[in-house]
Amino acid sequence: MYQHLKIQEHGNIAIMTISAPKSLNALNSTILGEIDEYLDEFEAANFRCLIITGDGEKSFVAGADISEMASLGAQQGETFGKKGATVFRRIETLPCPVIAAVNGFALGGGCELAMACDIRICSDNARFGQPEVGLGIIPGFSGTVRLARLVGMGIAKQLIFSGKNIKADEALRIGLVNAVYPQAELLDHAIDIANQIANNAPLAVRAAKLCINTCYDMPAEEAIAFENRAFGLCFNTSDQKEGMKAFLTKGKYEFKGE
Ligand code: CO8
Repeated sequence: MYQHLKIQEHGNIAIMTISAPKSLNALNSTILGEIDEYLDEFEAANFRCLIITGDGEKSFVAGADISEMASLGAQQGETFGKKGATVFRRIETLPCPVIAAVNGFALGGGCELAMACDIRICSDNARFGQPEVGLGIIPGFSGTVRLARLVGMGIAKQLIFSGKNIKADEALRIGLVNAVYPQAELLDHAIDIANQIANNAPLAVRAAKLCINTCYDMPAEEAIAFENRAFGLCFNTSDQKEGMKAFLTKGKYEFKGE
């Protein structure tokens, strides 16, 4: 169905594996289009968590496809950048959480894809970096925006200006990833986290994601008011009623997303 995506769907969670083995899963326009298309399907099916990973044991995504970019002019470069940035923003603002299981190289657009996800974990062979200035360009899929927000301006500037790659333990130290696992265990850990998320009240998880994303850049007073409204709306859901009743009666309740 998809040329470059392998999709696995288990219960309430889905795994999207980017697969372009000849270029270490580099992102070209076709792959970006396929990701966008799958996100339509994913949203319509009401899953509770998405995992994104790369095919093989060497690379998550080795960047945007350099062979597609090599001959672009300024206008075409801007259009290509916008295409990637739009898909990545869609991932970031997807109603439910997205986990990046970074199984190797996450360079350029690959690091930017991981940063658009809510949670990043990686294998011990992972390498992160924004090598674009070594190719005469800058991070164009929102890397200058998200890296500084995730790891702070000083470290982001050093990584982007130097173009230097960092190993998994350094990515952990600077807070770019939440945890590092042996390659063979990475996906199982991602699935565990996804299941923990999927077992919680889906509307509450979505509201929490919306609050964290929306409130991050707001002045504190506005942010607190935004969270307060979202908190109040949780009490309109039957999951809140049934979830609290189950707690108080020591019963069991499976959240329905209602
Ligand atoms: N694009 C296209 N092909 C790639 C890419 C890529 N990003 N990365 C690897 N490949 C290809 C190689 O060309 C090679 O192909 P072939 O076998 O035909 O020669 C194949 O994948 C295997 O790669 P290597 O032989 O180089 O494997 P190594 O193990 O020696 O090295 C590396 C692995 C270190 C990952 C190396 O391939 C590398 O440095 N790749 C490029 C990494 C990079 O610079 N990424 C950033 C690209 S720029 C970017 O992402 C900008 C995003 C914003 C775009 C904005 C739009 C304007």
